[in-house]
Amino acid sequence: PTLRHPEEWSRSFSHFISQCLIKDFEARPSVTHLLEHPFIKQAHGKDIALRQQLAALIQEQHLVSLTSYRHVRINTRKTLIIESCPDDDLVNLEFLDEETIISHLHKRYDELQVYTYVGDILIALNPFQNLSIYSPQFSKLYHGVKRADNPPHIFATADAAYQGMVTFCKDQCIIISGESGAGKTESAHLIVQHLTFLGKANNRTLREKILQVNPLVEAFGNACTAINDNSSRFGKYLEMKFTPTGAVIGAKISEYLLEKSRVIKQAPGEENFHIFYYIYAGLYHQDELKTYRLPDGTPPRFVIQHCKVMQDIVSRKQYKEQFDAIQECFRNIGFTEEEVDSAYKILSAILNTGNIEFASITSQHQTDISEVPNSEALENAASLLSIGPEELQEALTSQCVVTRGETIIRSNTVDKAADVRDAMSKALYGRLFSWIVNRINSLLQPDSSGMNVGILDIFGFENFKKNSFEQLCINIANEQIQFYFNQHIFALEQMEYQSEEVDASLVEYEDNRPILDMFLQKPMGLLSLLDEESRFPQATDQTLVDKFEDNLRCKYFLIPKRVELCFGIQHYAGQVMYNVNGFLEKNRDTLPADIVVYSLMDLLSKMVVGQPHFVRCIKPNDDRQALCFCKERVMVQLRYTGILETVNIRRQGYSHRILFEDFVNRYYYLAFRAHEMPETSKENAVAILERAKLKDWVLGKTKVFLKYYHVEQLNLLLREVIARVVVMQAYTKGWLG
Ligand code: AOV
Ligand code: MG
Repeated sequence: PTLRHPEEWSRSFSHFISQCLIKDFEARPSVTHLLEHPFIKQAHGKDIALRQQLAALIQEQHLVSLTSYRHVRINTRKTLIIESCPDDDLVNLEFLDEETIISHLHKRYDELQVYTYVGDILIALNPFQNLSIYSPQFSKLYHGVKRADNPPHIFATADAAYQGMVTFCKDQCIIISGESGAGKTESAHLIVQHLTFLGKANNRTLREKILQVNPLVEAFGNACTAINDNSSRFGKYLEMKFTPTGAVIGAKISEYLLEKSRVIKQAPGEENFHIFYYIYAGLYHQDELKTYRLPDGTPPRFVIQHCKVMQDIVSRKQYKEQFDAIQECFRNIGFTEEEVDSAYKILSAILNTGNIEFASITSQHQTDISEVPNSEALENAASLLSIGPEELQEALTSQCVVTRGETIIRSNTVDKAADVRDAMSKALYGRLFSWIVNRINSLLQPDSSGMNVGILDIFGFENFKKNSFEQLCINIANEQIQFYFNQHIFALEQMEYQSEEVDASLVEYEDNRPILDMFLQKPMGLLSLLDEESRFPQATDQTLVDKFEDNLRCKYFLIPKRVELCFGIQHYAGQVMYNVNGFLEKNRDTLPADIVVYSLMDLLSKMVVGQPHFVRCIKPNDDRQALCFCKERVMVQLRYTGILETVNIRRQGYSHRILFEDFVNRYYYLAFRAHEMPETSKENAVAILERAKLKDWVLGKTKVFLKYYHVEQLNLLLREVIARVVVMQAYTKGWLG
């Protein structure tokens, strides 16, 4: 007997196998069919010989156990492994010490199992190589099935958020954290990919548009750093909008703290934002450099640090390809030709502005007046911005001062004029970035309101050889995310247990609240002190450090006794030394640090309303090497992200707490007849739980406390019951003969 076409295979391998056996007792899937199964493909990639060996073996063994087949895999030493005991969830481990957890993750990583659960939290180890587990076939596999049916996967997390939204009519958010280069942005892309699959827009264009939001925004907001070639230099919260039945209808993106200083200067070995190189390569090939007045001799000052000669930029095939891809994104999302043209003009204006130089001239009345000796860059920039060159020169070389009701025009020194030039370039870029984000939002705005799944992907914790104001902002943002995680996992959990009088032994955890207080308290927190000092024109790096030292007396703040002006912070993720050089300037230039960090708090408080899902990205080594698991590095990350404590609390904890009323309303089909309308009482909730044969649940004063796997079981049962009811109704109505 022939088997059905692979397209028709049911969603999970075990299910598929059992289906085959039920259909025809003698039938075994043929080798050819097995070879095409995604799990087998995943295990062996392109190694056909190994795949055949495996498929043959499965046939020979007569499918030892139906459910254990997803544990057939080949490890890095090309040895065939057949496991019968699922080890996908750290919560199931017998011993819970660090050593066991690490060696467990290590073993899985060697077998290319980069995802592991801790209860409902997903740990994602960066594979640093392309895995073939993200195809549409895999999306199908992870659609609406029991989590335990498939190996852990980022799609399963996306699916859980989606199902949560549809089932409970509640907004969801997925919070991705991890240090720089750990894989947050890649994870965010995969989540969007799977959510667009689940949200099956009838409208194919909408799906494509949503998929292109990330690449477009990242061309402007990401850059190559010492740690990551595609490092996010801004925080991003992408909300995907759905109808109550789960069809995707739009998206909205919010951006936080773009690192604008990168436009004018990059640390050694780092690059400017990607887009500058892309437009050069793209427009060069289209002979458009002249139209956009892009200098074609020596690369502009803002990009020269990385690309010494023009050939460095234009010969990079990948820049050109990226340019084409970005053009495509602009077009698909719905930007007009004029809008794209304006964006390129502004980018070129910024590059030309960077090339404006100043020289000092001495007049009779005043010394230190600056002018622009070579006018080409000035004229280019002015023309691109549609203003007169004189106006631009005036704006850069002079300033209006109002004293005693009189307006006086004062000239800028050469240094001051250069500062204004740089500030203007940064501001222009910042505005352009915000404009693109706003435009995307208006183009993807849904017609009606609905529900959200939000995905938070920020810049990861950074600790370079030399750290500055930017790293401080980034690391404070990460402290906040960690605080939110702790709040959610530990603090809120404990509070709720107590108020519901449910017994749960308290779990100790590292609370980073004191560090956050040190930064955020008013008026004596570090940020307030920085803002205050920035307002004094006479302030210097030394006075700033002195001020910190006098006022911040806690164990998280330290001043090293060295020549360089530094201060150290004991962050949740380790100690970082910050060089204060430029702090005051940068803080004056951006919005006051205080305001910015509050906007992030706003975001977090908005997210608290939704049901959170956490993805903890882990970087297995610092050399971006595939299959290289550095125990020490992983250990550090597991420690500071609180994974060990998480394992504990997830094992003991009840991640779902549902009001009796909501619970009965949602699940009464499982114990009552459709027309019965049972009272939404505690007793009826218990009746449902017993009927569903669940174990280990607990009752609070107003809520049912469920473990993360209970909800999954309930939803599955509910779906089956509803399907039966629908069929029965169809019979009674005579639709089915
Ligand atoms: P990040 O977002 O966490 O860093 P990325 O998501 O940019 O890190 O990942 C860094 C690099 O790791 C990527 O460019 C890929 O080469 C690789 N990588 C990550 N995840 C995967 C995956 N699932 N499959 C294959 N390769 C992967 V930063 O934005 O720097 O904090 O500011
Ligand atoms: Mg990133």
